[in-house]
Amino acid sequence: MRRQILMELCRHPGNFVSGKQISESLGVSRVAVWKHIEALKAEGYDIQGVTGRGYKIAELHNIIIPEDVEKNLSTRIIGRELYVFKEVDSTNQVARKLLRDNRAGEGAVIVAGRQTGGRGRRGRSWESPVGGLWFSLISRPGLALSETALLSLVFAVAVSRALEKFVAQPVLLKWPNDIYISGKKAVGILLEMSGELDKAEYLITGIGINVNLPVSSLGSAGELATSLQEESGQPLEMSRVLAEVLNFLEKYYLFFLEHGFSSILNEFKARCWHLGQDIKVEANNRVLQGRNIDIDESGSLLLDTGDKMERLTTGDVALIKRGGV
Ligand code: BT5
Repeated sequence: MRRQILMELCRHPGNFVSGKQISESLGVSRVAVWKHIEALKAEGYDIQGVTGRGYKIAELHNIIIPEDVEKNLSTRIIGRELYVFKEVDSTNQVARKLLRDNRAGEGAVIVAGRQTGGRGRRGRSWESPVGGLWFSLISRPGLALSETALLSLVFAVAVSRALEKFVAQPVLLKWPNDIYISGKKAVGILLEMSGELDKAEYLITGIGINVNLPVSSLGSAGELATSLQEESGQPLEMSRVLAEVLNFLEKYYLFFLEHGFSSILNEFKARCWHLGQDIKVEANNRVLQGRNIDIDESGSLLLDTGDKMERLTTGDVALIKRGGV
């Protein structure tokens, strides 16, 4: 019922809806409406109540409404099981807990309005205030760990394709799976898997997309970051962005399982802004410099250092600027 009341308010963003109207359309008492509204406020929803006028919700575009996501979803598996939270520590953490309790199936998606302990790769943190799309996808592709790891690149291509629908600027990739717009980071992806070498038991893909937030809300990380709103000049409806991203994730996931990596790799390379460039890569406590001559069928980055060809399976890439690093 709480969710239905929320939806009723969301149908009239910025306008008051009377308690009487809500109680009549949902068939509950006005006292019950009031109690549910109070509970929604306690969950953190920005709802204003004025005697004689009713209730009004603000900040609509930042709210994920499962029914709105579903309306725009064309998937069979991904996102059909959807968990929406106002706030969590990390959606990857919640995903792991759901898996441990045997409560989440293939394609389940966990999304949160904000994260208090958002995680990046290699122990780094991920700023996750209100206005971003922070979610994790659970999958069991049934492949060896090495093949499962390719999904990191596959999903990066999928998310970039989805985001192109919302911004006019090119959406580019940094190996292995960062997404850049106008030279700044708009999306980060974190893959966590578990299982034996020859078969991953499960994969949790955490995806963070800066949608409606001002980069000033990201602290020092904001200097090198951008958001879809900053790029497109307008706030976007979070539920629609999520549905579109999930649609592309499923399309690429199923294509990868059926046809393999080759053609998706070509798409990755076509969008990769440092391919063919002089770069430096920090990996396993080493810093290497050279020309990025390819990304191969195993998803590794090939770096020609002048002395030898390095094949890197992980690392942080930066361009070498003219006249220095
Ligand atoms: C990543 O790590 O790019 C992976 C981020 C994955 C976040 C999602 S959100 C849903 C799910 N739940 C989680 O807890 N995590 C996943 P990495 O390549 O290590 O990048 C981290 C670095 O990016 C930080 O050290 C900052 O410099 C910068 N950064 C932090 N927050 C950012 C943001 N919101 N936008 C752009 N850059 C950010």
